[in-house]
Amino acid sequence: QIQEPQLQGQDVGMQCEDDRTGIGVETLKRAFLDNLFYVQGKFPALATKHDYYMALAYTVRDRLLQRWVNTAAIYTQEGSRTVAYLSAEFLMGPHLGNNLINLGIYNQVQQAMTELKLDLKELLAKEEEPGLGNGGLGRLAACYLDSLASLEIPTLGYGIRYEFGIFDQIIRNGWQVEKTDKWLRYGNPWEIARPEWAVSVKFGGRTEAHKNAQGRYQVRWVPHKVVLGIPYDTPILGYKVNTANTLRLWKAEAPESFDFEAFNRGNYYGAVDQKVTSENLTKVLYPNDETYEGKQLRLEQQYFFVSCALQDMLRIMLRQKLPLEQFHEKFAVQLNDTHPAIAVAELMRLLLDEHEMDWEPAWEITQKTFGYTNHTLLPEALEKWSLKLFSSLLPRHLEIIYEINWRFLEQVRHKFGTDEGRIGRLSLIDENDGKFVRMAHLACVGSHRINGVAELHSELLKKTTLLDFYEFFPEKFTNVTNGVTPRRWIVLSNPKLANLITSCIGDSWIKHLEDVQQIETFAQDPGFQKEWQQIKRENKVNVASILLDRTGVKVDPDSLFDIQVKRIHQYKRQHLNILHAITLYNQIKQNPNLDITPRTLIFAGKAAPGYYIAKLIIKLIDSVADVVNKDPDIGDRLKVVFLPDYNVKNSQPIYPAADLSEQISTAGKEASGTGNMKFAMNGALTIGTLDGANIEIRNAVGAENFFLFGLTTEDVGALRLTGYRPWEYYEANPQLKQAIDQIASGYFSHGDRRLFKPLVDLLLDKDPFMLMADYQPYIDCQQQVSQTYRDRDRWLQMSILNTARMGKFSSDRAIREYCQQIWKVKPVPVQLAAAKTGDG
Ligand code: F58
Repeated sequence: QIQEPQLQGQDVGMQCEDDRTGIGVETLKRAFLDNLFYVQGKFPALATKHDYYMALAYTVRDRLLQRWVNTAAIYTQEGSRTVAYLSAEFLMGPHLGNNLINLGIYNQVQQAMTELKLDLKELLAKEEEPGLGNGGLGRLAACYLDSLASLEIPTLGYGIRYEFGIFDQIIRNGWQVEKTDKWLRYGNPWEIARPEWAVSVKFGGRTEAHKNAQGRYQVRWVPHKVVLGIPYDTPILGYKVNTANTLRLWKAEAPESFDFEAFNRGNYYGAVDQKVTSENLTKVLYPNDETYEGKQLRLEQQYFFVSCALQDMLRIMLRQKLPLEQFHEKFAVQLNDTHPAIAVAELMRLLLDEHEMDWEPAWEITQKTFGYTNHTLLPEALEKWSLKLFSSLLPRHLEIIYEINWRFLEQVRHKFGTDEGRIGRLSLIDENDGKFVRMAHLACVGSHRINGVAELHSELLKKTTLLDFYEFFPEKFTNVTNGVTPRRWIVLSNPKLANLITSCIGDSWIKHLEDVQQIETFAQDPGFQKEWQQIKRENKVNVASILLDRTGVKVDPDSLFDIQVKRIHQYKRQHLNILHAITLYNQIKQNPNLDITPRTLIFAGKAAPGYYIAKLIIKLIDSVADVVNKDPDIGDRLKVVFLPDYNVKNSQPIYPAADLSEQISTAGKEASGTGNMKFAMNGALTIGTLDGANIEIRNAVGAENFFLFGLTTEDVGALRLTGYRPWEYYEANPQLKQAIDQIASGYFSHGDRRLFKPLVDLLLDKDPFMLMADYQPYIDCQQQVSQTYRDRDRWLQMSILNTARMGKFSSDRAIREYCQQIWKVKPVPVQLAAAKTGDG
C-alpha cells in the first residue's frame, strides 16, 4: 500500500515532478537510472549492488539538496539564532534509510526498487556507516541533530571528519581483534566538501607582544606549524519538515604554502613529510570509552576542530554583517563533554588577539555563549592535560587560562575568604601531582549552564565531582535527561511495530512521542496483544537468522531473548550477566529435567583496544557460550551468543527483538544510558539497577513493569566506607562459589587456569564494581523474570505499557528542554521556494 507523498516540492508552483525533486514512483525510477548512468557510469547489466546503492543515495541526496539550500538561504536572510553543537564524536549510523523516513518517501522508493527488480533492504545494507563515535556520547549527538532539525531549530553540528572511525571488531578464537574502519573507501555520497571555507589552525611556537595601529599592546601568536581545516558538510533533514541543517566535519590538510617553502629549499621529502603529519591529525578516532588518555594527538584533534568551528562562526557573522559583540546572541554553543572545552580559551583568543576586544566584554560574551554537558562521573574519564604538553602546543591559550583562573580565584576568595583547600580544588590548574590543566573546570567557569544527562547524574555532579563549583555558582546547574530519536529507533528499526501503532492511534506519535500513550487502552485487548506478540516474534526470527549467519549458533525464537548490547566495561557488568548464565547452566546440569524458561542470552559490544579486562570479559562470554551451546544436556533451554561488530547498523534489528533489556551497571556509575530507552520503546522489559535514566524509566513505566534489583548509590557508598569484603559473599553463597570456581579452574577454558585468573582475582579481592554483593539479588530478580515470562498475557501487557509510557524519552523532549533552559532559541520554519544561494 503506497501512501500519498506528504512533502510535495513540486507543488510550489515552479515545476512539476522534475527528476531532481519529484517523489512519484515513476520519477524516482527515472532519476535513479539517470544517476546510475551519469554518476556511477554504469548500465544495469554491469552495475553492482554498490552501484545501485550509490545511484539511490544520489537520488535521495538530490531531494535533500532542495531543502538544504532553501534552509541555508532562510537562515542567512533572517540571521537566525543558531545552535552550534560541538562534539568530538557524531555516531550517525547509515544515512539512507533515515533520510527516506524523514523525507516521507520510504514506500515510494521501495516500490520503485521493486519495479526495477531490486530489493531496497539489500541496497540499504550496502551503506558503510560513518562510525565517528565510540558509544553513547556520540550517538546522543546524532539523535540530537535529528531532533533539532525535526523541531526546525537552526543548527550547525561541528566535529571531526575522521578518516578511520571506530574500529571494526572481529572475534578470533574468542578474542576481540580490531580492524581499521575504512568507511570512505568507496566514497561518501552524503557529504559535500567546501574548500572555499577552509581555515588555518596554528600550533606550538611562542607568543610576543606588539603594538597595534592605536598604539595598544596586543599579543601575537607565532606558531610552529599551521594546519588547514577543510569543512565537509552533510545535510541533516528533519522529519517531515523542510528544515535541513548542516553537520560540518573538519579534515586536516597541509597548507600549500608550507609545501612550497620546503620544496623551494630543495627539501622535497620535508615538504611531503609536513603534508603527512598534518593529515595525521584527523586520521583516526581514539577508541577509548570512559577513559581519558593524555595523548598529544588527541589534544591536537580537539583544538583543531574547535578552532575551525569558532572561526567558521565568526566568518558567518561577518558575512551576515553582525557585530562580534553579538556573538552570544547569534550562537548558542554547546560543549558535548570536555573534549571541546578548549573552545572557552579559543573564543577568548579570537576576540582578544584577532579582533582586539577588551578582556571584560570578551569574557562576558564567552560565558554567555557556552553551555557544558557532563557525561560521566568516573574519575578516570576526567580530562586533564599536562602543562608541559599544553604549553608546547597552545602557549597562548595557557596564558589566557592563567588569566581566567586568576580572575576566577579572586572571585572565589571574595565569596569564601582564603580557604586554600577550596581554592586548590577549584583552580583550573591541578597542582597535586605534577601540573595539569583541568578541562572540566575550564568548561564550568566558561559556561553559563552546566548539565548532567539524567536526574541522578545531575544530582551526583552537584554532590561529588562538581560540588565546589555548585557551591560557587549553583544557578548554573541544571539537568537534561537524555533522549533518543523515535524516527531511527522505532520507525526505521521496527517498521512493523510502527505500523501497528499508527494503525491504532494515527501517526502523530512519531513527532510527539507522548501520544504513544494512547496505545495503553489496547494493552489488554487480545487482538492487539496478539499482533504485538506476532511482531515481536517476527523480529526475533530475524535476529535468530542474523545470529546463525554471523556466529553459526542456532537459537530458538520462542525462547526469552535476554540482551545486553553496549561498550564492554567493568562498570556495565557484562560479567555479572555471565555469572547468571553460568548459574542457569549449573542448575540445568544438576537437574537435567529442570523445567526452566528457555533463554537466549545475546551480547554485543566493543572493548577499548587497550582495556585488558574488558577484552578478557569478551573472551569469557565466548568461552562460556562455547561450553553451554555445545552441551547436549542443555539443548534449547539456554544459549549464549556474542554478536561481533556492534555498531549502529547492526544494532537496529536488535532492540526490536528483545524481550529483556539488561541495564545492570553498578549504581551511580552510568550517567544516563540511552540503550535502555531504545529497548523499552520497542517493548522490551528492563532488568536494571537504580542507575542513570533507569530510575526515570522505571518511574515512567511503573515499578510493576520493571525488574529492579541491587544496591543503590547510597548502599554502594556505605558499603565502601564500612569495608567491602567481596570474598565473604563468595564463601557464603554456594551457587556463586561454584560459578567463580568453574571460571578459575579452567572449566570454560579447556583446563587453562591462568586465562581468567586476573578477572577472578579482581572479583574476589577488590571487586570495584560490587558484583559479588549484587549477585544474589540479580539471580533472584532473573528468577522473577523467568516466572513472569511464562504468563504470556501479563508479559505482553507489561511490554505494551513500556512502549506506551516512553514518551518522555524522545530526544525531541530533551532538545525542547535545551532550547528553553539553555539555548533560548526558537524554531525557524522553512518554506520551499525556488532554490536560492546561501552560505549556511
Ligand atoms: C556516555 N558516555 C555515558 N562517553 O556513559 C552514558 O551513560 C550516557 O548515556 C551517554 O554518554 C550519553 O550521555 C560516553 O559515551 C564516551 O564514549 C567518551 C568518548 C571519548 C573518550 C571518553 C569517553
